[in-house]
Amino acid sequence: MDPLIITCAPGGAEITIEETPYLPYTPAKLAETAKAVREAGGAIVHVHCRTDAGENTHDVARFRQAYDAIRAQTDIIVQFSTGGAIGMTPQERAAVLELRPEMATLTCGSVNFGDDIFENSFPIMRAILTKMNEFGVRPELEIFDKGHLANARRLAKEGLLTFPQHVDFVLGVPGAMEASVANLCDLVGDLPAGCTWSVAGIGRAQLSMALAAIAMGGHVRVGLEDNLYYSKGRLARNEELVARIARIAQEAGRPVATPDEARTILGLPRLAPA
Ligand code: KMH
Ligand code: ZN
Repeated sequence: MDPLIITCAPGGAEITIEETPYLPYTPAKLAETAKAVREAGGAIVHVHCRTDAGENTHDVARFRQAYDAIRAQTDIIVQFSTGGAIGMTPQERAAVLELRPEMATLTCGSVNFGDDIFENSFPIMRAILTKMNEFGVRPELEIFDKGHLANARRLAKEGLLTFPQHVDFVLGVPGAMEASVANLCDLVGDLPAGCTWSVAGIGRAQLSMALAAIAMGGHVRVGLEDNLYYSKGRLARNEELVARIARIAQEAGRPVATPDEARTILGLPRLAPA
């Protein structure tokens, strides 16, 4: 098995600064968290941004500040969100790609998202992918439901995407595919040849899905975007969620990938020397 790539999603668009004191919401805090996550065994940081008041934003200038701040602290792979928040326009979601992050997410279909709808029609996916291709940004395919893999194959047939790719299964969002080992096995069995994959279990499923991925040869995403708690009633810090996965992987005989090892596994170029 390849070394384990641990991705940390330190804070998504939905959580609020009132819910946890551990949400890194300024570029400086994001950079500090990325450094701590890297030291704990993380290889990829998945980035959403916020204003100084803690409100979610997809402002390009704010992403630039966050990117520069993270890069000044650590060699971790920086992956931008193009999912953004419910209700954002595709243009807002895709604008940050002009900063040419190493990776960015591409959600491969619309999905119920709690009481909302996370809209990813084919025109939206095509628009985001076209920008990714224009700026040479590697996608990570976010799969919330089984049909999303079929959608990705359709985008490949249209010539907008080539396989293999790195795929992240997001399991346990209310309204989407449930987080179970049976569902995970089903999805992995349906992957195009050569794809690498990780799983992000939502809420308390974060740990069980990570354990399954470690055993199956997949990779793992953890972080406050998907789960606020370390254990029942105890709020988590991002780096301790990463450290726990690294510890378990070591015990299971699975070494943890450095960012450069992850770049090799994912076929990403090495960082240019500073
Ligand atoms: N905030 C969610 C609606 C992504 O980052 O690519 C979507 C999301 C996915 O977080
Ligand atoms: Zn996200």
